[in-house]
Amino acid sequence: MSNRKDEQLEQYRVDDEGKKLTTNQGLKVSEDEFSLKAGERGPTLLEDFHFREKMTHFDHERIPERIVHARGFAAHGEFEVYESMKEYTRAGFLQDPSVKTPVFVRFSTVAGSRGSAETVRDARGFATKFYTEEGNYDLVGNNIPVFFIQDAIKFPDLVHAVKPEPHNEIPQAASAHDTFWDFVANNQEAAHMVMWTMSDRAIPRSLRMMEGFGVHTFRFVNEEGKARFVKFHWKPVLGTHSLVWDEAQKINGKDPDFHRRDLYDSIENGDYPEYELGVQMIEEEDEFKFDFDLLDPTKLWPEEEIPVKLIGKMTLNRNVDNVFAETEQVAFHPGSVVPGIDFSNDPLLQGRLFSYTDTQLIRLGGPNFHELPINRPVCPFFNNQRDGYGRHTINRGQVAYHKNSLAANTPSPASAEEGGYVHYQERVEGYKIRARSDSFKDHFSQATLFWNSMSQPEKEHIIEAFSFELGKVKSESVQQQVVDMFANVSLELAQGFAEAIGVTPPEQGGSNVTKSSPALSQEKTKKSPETRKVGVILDDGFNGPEVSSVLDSLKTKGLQPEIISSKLGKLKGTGGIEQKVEHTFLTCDSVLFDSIYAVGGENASKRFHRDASAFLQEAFMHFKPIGATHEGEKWLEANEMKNSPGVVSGQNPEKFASAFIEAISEHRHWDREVV
Ligand code: HDE
Repeated sequence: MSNRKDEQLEQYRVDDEGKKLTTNQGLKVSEDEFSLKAGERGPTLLEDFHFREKMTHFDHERIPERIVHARGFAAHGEFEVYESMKEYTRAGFLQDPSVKTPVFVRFSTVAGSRGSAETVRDARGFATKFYTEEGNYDLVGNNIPVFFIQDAIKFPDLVHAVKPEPHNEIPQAASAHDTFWDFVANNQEAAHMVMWTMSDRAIPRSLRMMEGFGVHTFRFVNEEGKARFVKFHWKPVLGTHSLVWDEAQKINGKDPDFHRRDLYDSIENGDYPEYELGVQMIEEEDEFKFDFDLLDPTKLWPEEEIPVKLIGKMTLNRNVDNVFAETEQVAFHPGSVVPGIDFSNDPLLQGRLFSYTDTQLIRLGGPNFHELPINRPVCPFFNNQRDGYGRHTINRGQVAYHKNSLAANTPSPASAEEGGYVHYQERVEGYKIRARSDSFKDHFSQATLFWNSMSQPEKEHIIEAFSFELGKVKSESVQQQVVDMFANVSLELAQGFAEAIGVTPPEQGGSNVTKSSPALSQEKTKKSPETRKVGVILDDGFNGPEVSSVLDSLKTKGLQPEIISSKLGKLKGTGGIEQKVEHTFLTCDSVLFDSIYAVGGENASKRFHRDASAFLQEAFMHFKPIGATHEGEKWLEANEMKNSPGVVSGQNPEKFASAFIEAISEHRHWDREVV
């Protein structure tokens, strides 16, 4: 796969295999293990330029991590529009279905540091850079369609509250602590997003299986200058799926790189993650027809009222070559737009338009970060900006100002017809005031809409999440304030977790909102077995032909079986069939698989039985599909799991495989009784 961005990056790639070691000045180095000393046992000499250069570079290797979204992982890909969007926007990359626009996507958690674990309870960043022929367009979104606050001026407060507490720097990458919940109780506009972060959405199974949202209302503007309000969505082709909380916490210990490994491996395997781009549009004249303000970022547009039109598809098909050069140095900015895409007056968006350049100045060390290979547009750029740290471009010529006569008044602005960006001419009038519109003051209706839209298991997960988070809060006053606050969303919810954390359950309150939006539930999301990981518990003496047949069926359907046993090496089955062991009980864990296929062998040891049973119990407790044959069936019986929903057994390999695959497609079996 090659595209304009890839070709551009190629000139910066360096392969040093087989090369001689040099200094940064290109001087060949004759010795790299011993510093230059005055005598074999003497002091190191200042003269040792090689030592000084090597050590100085090392000393300066680190840059500040992002203040938020520090932990991230990225990939390259392409975007294609399904049909011309000319009617709605003049954006060049949305006109021609035969054009593939290179993209770079960085996914992230929000609160944790750069080295933190990945399956924490948090929103996920979903930032896409489209390298279009009209310049870079950045869609810097999250996997949750609303935000905690309504005005950017509160962002530092929100982030200070959720980050580790300053006196002891605890807890890492977690909202389950006093300051976050104190913020929530005292800034009640957070109610709606908190419902999302307490839901399964905040613990995605995979970055490949989560939605993305632009959050703010933007504008599409067409060639005639007609504008419409627009919200952006990414819909994962594999559907939206989550982990369960106990599993997510255990994964953080067993594999803190779980999400990046999953994304990296999928791309290496050719299972390219795909997301469809969707838009919701509202005519300008309908701005005031809704029971929420379109400018309020704590509100979503229910899909049943304003349908999502799927307009294109993004495929991620290449891993980065170097995480620092690409993933770490990429600089996103919601203000990087192209003609045909414009802003709204959402006060959160307006503040972001300032923050993103500002943060790159400290993070990337100066104003020339746009010249870093990953950030360069694929189209040429010309202006009168000059100098600054790390300038690469060698601007020729005498003139670095506009207007001028010496360079025929170039570089000169382009008219709209020539592709010049013209801001949408929205009429604005008002007094300068620090205030918030009354239309932003309903903090609870959509929080209730979200609650009403959940299936029963999803509701239970939300109550459990609140119980966990508030259970970690030490201040009883904060606990009580949060309970009282969420009584405005749902009495069932507030009473549910009040009881769990031992504070006074609310007696009054509740909401009279009865509306729901089925699209918000993950219950009916797309279900497919593709790319699901199946841990296969196997030992010597397994039924060779039967296991081979089941494994073939799984692979044919795009699943990924991986053999687990008590030691690495090869296992011998009947019929002279061998299977290579990929993991041992020690090197992997039940929580790292979507499903377990338990077979065993002939004479497994007691230890083997114990380890295999533990894997099955854990998978069962996490509602995962389980397939068991031979000794596996005995483990089922011993653990009272037989005949439970999503548990498949049987000796006919074809029948077994097809029932098992169907169970895996379901993702989780919530109707299972887990005690
Ligand atoms: Fe960000 N945000 N943000 N944010 N944000 C940053 O920029 C900020 C907000 C989002 O993978 C920072 O380069 C303010 C909403 C993503 O590199 C910083 C406000 C949404 C990423 C910043 C918000 C986002 C960031 C930190 C409130 C979803 C990671 C490092 C007004 C629509 C991008 C950086 C990447 C990163 C500021 C709120 C998404 C400090 C002031 C809402 C995905 O500039």
